[in-house]
Amino acid sequence: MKRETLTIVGIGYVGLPLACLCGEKGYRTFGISKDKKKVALINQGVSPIKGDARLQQWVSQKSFTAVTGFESVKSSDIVIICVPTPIDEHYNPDLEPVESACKMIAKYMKRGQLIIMESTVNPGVCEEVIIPILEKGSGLTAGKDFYLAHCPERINPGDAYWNVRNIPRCVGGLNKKSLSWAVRFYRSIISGTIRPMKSLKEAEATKIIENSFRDINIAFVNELAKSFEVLGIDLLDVIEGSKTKPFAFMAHYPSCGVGGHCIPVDPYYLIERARKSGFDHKFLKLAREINNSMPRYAVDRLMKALNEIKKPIKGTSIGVLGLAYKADVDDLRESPAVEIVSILKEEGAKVEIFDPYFPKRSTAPSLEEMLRKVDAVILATDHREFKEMNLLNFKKAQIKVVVDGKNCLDSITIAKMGILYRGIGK
Ligand code: SAJ
Repeated sequence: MKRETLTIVGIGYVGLPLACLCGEKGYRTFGISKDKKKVALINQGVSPIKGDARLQQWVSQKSFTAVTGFESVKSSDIVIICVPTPIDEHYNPDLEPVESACKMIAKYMKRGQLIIMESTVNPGVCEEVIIPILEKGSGLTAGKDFYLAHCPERINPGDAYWNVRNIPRCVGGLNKKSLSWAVRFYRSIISGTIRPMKSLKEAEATKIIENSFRDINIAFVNELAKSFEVLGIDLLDVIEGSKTKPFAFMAHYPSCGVGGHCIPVDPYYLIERARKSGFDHKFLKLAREINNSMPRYAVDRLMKALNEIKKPIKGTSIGVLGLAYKADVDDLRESPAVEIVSILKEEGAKVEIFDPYFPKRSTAPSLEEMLRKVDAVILATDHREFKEMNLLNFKKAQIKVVVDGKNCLDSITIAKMGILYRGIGK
């Protein structure tokens, strides 16, 4: 069957690997970004997302055409929306990127197209927000003149195995034709299972609960980290013990906070949507509160340790190791490390930063150089460089306190050097 032509709106962490894959599978593929520099880079075969060698390899194939305008929508059979769905400063879902993408698509839409939403949205957005914008802007009728499906994106930045080509997906459709076309499309590009859902709403809810599940389980161990501190119990050891149970237990780990574009964001979508229908998600909100409290908890651990050696945090030089929200990615979205930096500054500390993925935001060219400038450190991101560092560097730099926000350093070796070590839960 002749491969369709398709346009992907948004070529970031989600849209870029998808566009490469669709091109490789024989679809005439266009990828839209408003960033001219990014479009030029991609068309030269260079990935704008640093630190991901596999993605760079895919982009180097030049299997699709990056563009800045929406004209390609006119000649496309399928249009896939992969724009960000962030939250605003009040933790409310910000659908503006989705709405403006739909308004632009509507201008160029034609009869018989399949529109697929991959961006994470709360249940109801496809029918209550997206369809009205597409119908108003195009004069077409959803389900009759064009088809709509939702296939929530699933990506795990930095994951060596799971990627857009093999991660199973769930697909919901506005009607039978929407669903069957979307399922056929995803089965043509992805080796993982493609599960048809009952409707758009179930597909929207699937993604939200996957990540809310992760957020509440992380909040559970983060609360345990605080209670086990006063009980004098090593939580990490307890988790390793619980992990020996071969069923009905799934380990999560305490840390200085929960960042990224998914886990700390998606629960707010459900909280807000349910609130509008009169239901108060107390549990989800409490989990968010606990996880949002962890950057402050990490700084409190540092302040207590400095007090033990009669050093006030005010005026003390503190090094923050890592800015990224998780190991070995160059992504700052909702990063706890950024929150830790601002709390340290509020407390009057002199803050130094080193993150190998953010040289421009680092205040020293290397880890060693940064250590020489500080009296204490907070590790906020478990980058490989930090996990593999020579711990003697702490001693050489006369570091007094190490707060290990990701529990990834050898606490015994550090303590043996006469340095105060504090983990999160250990
Ligand atoms: N974190 C903890 N404790 C844990 C696990 C994570 O504190 O036990 C923190 C991380 O340090 C990070 C944040 O939570 O700051 C998110 O971690 P993550 O591993 O969930 O990383 P993400 O945001 O890349 O999540 C992605 C998810 N992506 C999407 O939903 C689009 C999702 O695929 C998975 O939940 C997750 O990867 C995964 O499985 O690793």
